[in-house]
Amino acid sequence: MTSPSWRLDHTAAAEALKLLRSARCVLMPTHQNVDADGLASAIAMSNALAQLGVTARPMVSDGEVPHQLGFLPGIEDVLAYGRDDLPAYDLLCLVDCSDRRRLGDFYADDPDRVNGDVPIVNIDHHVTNDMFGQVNIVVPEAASASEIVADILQAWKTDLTHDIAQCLLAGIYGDTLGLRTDSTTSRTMRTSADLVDAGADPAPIVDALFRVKPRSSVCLWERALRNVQYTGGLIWTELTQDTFDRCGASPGEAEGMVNFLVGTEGSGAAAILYANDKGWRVSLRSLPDGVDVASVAAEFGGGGHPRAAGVQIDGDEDAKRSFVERVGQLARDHR
Ligand SMILES: [Mn+2]
Repeated sequence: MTSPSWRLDHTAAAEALKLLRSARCVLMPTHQNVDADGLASAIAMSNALAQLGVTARPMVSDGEVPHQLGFLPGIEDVLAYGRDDLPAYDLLCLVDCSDRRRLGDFYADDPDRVNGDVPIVNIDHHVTNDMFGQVNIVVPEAASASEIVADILQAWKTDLTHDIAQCLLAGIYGDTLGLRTDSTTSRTMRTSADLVDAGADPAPIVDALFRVKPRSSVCLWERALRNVQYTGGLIWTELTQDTFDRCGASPGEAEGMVNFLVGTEGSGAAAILYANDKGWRVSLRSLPDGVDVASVAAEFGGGGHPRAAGVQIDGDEDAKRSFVERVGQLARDHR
């Protein structure tokens, strides 16, 4: 447990609101492979902005609204890039996105969309955030973007409705695995308690995020665990598109697996390697006091948090082997 060391920058929160209020339509694209924090924080913020007369549209940037997040109130109004027409937006508000290149197909199809011609409000908790916004509210000490949004909405004096509280608690639970991660502070818990007081219900969040799963997920886990490997201090496995196809699984279904692997005795870090066109997308975890996986990821052009990070490894089996050996060595030497 770390100390509750951050305070919201109220000047920046007021500047953000001024910019948002000047917009006709705010588009809120999420980071790729969106998770509960990324989507729920955007929905909560758009609901609060509606109270202030501001139109803001959350949008999943790479086409699919994750089935697992179907329980979020307001999910039916979320746009999906590639499925829905883009609204005529004149402001972008990015929440939980450390880097504009993480905006999935929305970025890949036209990088100029985020070149600054359309102003950007940047609200995030990743230590690797590169401060790309006209207004930046970046708090690396926060365990989730949803916690920051909770404080911002308080500063804006909007109503904390049941729906907003439920979204924000879902975002916090998602990023803290139900208040269990090293990043969880007493402040995280106080914010969570305030959200419960405002009507949020943890039970359906825990079920949706941590219990309910399709059979295809069990199939994926079975295949991934069968192929687990140990390299130095790293435990890792690989999933190919073929495995996803054979199991009938969708991308994102294996996301929780790395959190299971990371507790394995004798290994200081865990990784799942997802094969893709260019090489592998890697999800990395380490235990408290373990190796800083954000800095490991950064060596290879990725980023994230000290205990949870991601990186894309381009290339062939050799590139994969050197990556795995490097992480394995760092994780072993750290002990
Ligand atoms: Mn987050």
